[in-house]
Amino acid sequence: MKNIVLGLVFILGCNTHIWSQEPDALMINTFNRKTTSLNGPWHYIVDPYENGYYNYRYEPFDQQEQVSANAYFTNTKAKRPSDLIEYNFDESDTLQVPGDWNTQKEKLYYYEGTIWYKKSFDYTKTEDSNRVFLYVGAANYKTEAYLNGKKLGTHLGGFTPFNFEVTHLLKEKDNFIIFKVDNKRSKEGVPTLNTDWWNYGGITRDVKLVETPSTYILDYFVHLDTEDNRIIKGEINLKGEVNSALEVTVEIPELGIEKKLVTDASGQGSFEIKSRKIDYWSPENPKLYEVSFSTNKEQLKDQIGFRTISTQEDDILLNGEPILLKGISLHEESPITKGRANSRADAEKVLGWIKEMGGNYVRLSHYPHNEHIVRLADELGILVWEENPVYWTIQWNNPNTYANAENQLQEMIQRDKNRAAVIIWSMANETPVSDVRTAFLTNLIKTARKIDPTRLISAALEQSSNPNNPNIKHIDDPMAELVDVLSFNQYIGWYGGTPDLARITEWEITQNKPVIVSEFGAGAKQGLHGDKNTRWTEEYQEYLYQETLAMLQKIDQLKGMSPWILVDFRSPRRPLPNIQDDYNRKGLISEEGKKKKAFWVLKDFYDTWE
Ligand code: GCB
Repeated sequence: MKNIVLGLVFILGCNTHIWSQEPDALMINTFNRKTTSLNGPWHYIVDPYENGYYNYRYEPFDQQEQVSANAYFTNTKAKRPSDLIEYNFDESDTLQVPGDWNTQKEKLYYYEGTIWYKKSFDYTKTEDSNRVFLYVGAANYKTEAYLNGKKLGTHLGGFTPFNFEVTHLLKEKDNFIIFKVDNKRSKEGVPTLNTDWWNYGGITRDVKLVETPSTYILDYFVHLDTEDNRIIKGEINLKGEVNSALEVTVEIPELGIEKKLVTDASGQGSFEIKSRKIDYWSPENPKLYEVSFSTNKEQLKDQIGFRTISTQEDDILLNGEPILLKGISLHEESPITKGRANSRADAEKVLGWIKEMGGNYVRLSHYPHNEHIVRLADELGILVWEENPVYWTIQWNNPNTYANAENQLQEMIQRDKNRAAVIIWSMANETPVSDVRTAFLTNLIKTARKIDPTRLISAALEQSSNPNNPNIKHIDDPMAELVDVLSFNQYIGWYGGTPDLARITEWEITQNKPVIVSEFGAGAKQGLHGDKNTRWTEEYQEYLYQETLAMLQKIDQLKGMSPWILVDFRSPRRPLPNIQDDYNRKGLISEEGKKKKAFWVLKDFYDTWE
């Protein structure tokens, strides 16, 4: 075996393995940049033993001085009849990108492991001096990226974007990108082994090439001053040849604003503009302004809304006025394709249902969703809670797990910090109280507040019972002190007792903060009818909503809710035949788009809640 491997050593040139492993600094707003889509069919090879990645001594090929032709990322083809090459991308089947693999091929429905993807393309830059980046909206969970046989790097995390500069590797003809995407769950991962959702694998979001000038706008953050809503503040970050002062012009034509600023030696600049005429963004008035940033080489536009969000005692204030968050939780599953959602059409459908329900708010659980839905929420005026996938019980003591969680948090905030719709960053969901966990989440909060001091921080916590009376509930968690909004999940009437229990339950919430009930719900199979005490019927779910809403209204600080959940979603924890069939049935709408009775209960409540 060894002789054969050596015989096929394929010398790709030195330094192939010394390439940086981390993605490059994440650029924002690829929606308005010069891009070329790489969506469409990609050839793939299923590789459960990671045979294309490790040699027979289980050493990674991409860390060898001389790279073997057996390494799939070399995309080697047999040239002579005597050559032994045991893979061939071009003769392998294809998967659509973006898209999870589970719902595209029956044989991959339960697959967790490595799949290799390959796409070939030609590319001519508009200007020779320009840079080109390979941008991936998301791939679940670990991605090793290669271009033309060279390693670009590795990205961890299934729900946030990453990019690599590829300027120096790109050719005009016959480029090939190869991604190794591995969705194996792991104990140290974020999320970890155990979740109540489907572990969809694959390149689940858009892939594109982004062309920029040699010095380019990496990133900016534009928002109102939290103290004075007549002041628009912003920071901008250039990359490239930034060692001399560079001029940037910020324009908001509709407000008659044109402001010049000069960046420092690291490419950073900031500005403050006073305007008395701002039309503030809100659910009733989702006003977006065109904001443009220009250097002598580039103009980048974005559509940005201006609003403030804050809390005062137990109120949530939007533009200084108290607001009730009439919401619902949502997983990123497509009501159209029934796999991972990733299109504007998917987003239009689910946000349309929320509007129909009388809602103004969505909890994007339990991980960052695609950028299409966040941008559409901005346009439609739907407030958004975004969540880091720190779910249930992760390795609180593991520094790598922390670094991973923090990185995913930073990528989420980086991508969406200019979206007015996003008002809450959630750190975690239902994490068990302990000192190490609280320290972990405290550090995440510090990071979030440092990058974005303008939004509210929360986390979906758990409730506990009074030791002397199990029907008296409260929130006993040190996290309650650290969040701006006190959020908790509760399942009285489903995981504990029956819905009538809500009548004798009392809430003693001592924290003087706004409360959002981040989850409650019951499973029902759409179309299954019976009496209100029979589980899985629409009537049981309807009854639970009636009782729960009556109970929650007695919480003085109640300022919002996001019941669990808008649409039934896939979960391997839900095998009950003929009822669940791999779906968590707590949706108010079935995966086929049919509304259950409880949908109308919530709508009636939202139509009159004030
Ligand atoms: C929860 C979790 C959510 C589950 C839900 C359920 O508390 O936060 O991810 O799907 O309960 O249906 O059990």
